[in-house]
Amino acid sequence: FEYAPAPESPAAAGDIASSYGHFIGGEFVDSSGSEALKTVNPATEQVLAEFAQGTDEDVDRAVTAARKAFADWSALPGSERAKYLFRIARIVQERSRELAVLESIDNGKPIRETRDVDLPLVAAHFFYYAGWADKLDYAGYGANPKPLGVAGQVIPWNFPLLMLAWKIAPALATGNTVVLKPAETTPLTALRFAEICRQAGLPKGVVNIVTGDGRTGAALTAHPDVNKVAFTGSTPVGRAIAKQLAGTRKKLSLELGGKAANIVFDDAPIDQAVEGIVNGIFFNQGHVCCAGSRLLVQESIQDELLDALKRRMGTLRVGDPLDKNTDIGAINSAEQLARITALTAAGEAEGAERWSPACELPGNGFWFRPTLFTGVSQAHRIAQEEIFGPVLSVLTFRTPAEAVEKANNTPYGLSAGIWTEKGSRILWMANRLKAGVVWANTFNKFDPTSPFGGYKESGYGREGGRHGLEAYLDV
Ligand code: TXE
Repeated sequence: FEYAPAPESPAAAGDIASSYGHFIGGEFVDSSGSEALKTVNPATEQVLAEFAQGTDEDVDRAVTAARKAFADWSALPGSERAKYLFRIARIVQERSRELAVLESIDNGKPIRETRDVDLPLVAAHFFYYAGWADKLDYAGYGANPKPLGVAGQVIPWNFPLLMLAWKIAPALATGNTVVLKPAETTPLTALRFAEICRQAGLPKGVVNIVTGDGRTGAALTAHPDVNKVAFTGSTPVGRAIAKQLAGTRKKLSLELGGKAANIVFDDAPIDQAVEGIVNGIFFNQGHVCCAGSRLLVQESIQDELLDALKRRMGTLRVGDPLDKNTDIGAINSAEQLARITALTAAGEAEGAERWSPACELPGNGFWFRPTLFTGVSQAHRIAQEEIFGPVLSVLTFRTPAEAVEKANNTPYGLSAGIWTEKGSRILWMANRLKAGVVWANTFNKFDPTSPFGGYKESGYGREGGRHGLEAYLDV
């Protein structure tokens, strides 16, 4: 197969100070409305591009295009759909440098992470679900499970391209067509992905991208011809979508917030645990739904562990996302910085003790120092609410049973981590933790073969693995 040359879309020539419309029916089109939003580089506050605020009419046009494409796409043999997904995966690999840079300047995350984590995982998800497209009979849903139809997908800003891959790859593999709305602070890689769909020769209308803020998201999830809604974002918006969809026959999956406990026992290898704690909360500036935002440390090793952790935090480099040595990049938006600032102020007001290493922050842009709170009680807001920033709340425990009780004592249940040399203890704990993912002696380990999703207010439905197919199939 010869790939089509990369098309000259509005910003393909490297001029990112551009204006974008939507991607509907295989074409880049103007919005029916005149409202435009701006996306800024959060490390410099420089405007990167203007993009359209999708109207109800735009959403309707995109859903109509997706509906039209559904008949042929769902009738293709799985092996044919797989070819397109494999092509997309390969083009993502070929263009991964360009995509990584674009993601880092639009989102603020360090290039080392976009290059080594986000982009490889994006390709891996397309490869993985390409492999399922012709094997759906073996997924455990009986012969010829049917696609649902048009999927309306709304994604957040913390992993723009990776969340797109989590949503689009399984939907396409199972024969659905898609209208996706990226977050309003990070639309650029989704629009670049639209180019990749064209480059891969994906039939028109199979993937449609409509940009805009929550109004556009609500128009998409409410559209009567959408059969399936997949949402990743905040718990309040997830709840609002669930209400909006009650009484309709739309299938819904929600991936919402978290407040994970990273639990360290006294027999854990301290240096390894410190690396896991740092990765757990400072990866992606802590803008991670499964971030290890609560450290539960066994009382007997508290001093030793916190000393080592503070030393390690002192080596973290905060700054330019495009510098390969940067560990912590920019906070994604002024709004998110304000949320983090307010919650950390509440932590101090409620009596917890705040500590950060001395580090210089750049002048422009949105920045937050890596921050540690000790003396945290379970009732404190910083022990209950998702901060979604580089802020760790430390609590202590004496027994495994107490660790389980404290770990489970939040409204959320997305993930947890356990650090111990004892295998039997890992199993004992994992069976009692109310978390969709439990990591042992590691953290933030993602893999397309593993299902991911929450208990309680972290949402329902699973993405990834064989289970991720189920969200897009009628059995
Ligand atoms: O989320 P929103 P925000 C948490 C995190 C963060 C907080 C707020 O704690 O501090 O949420 O972030 C679209 N109908 N998470 O305000 O508003 C919106 O345009 C349909 C955790 O960014 O939920 C965007 O595309 N869609 C989380 C997406 O929803 C609507 C990731 C997410 O935005 C909508 C992000 C509506 N009524 C934030 N309103 C995670 N689980 O990883 C907004 N949107």
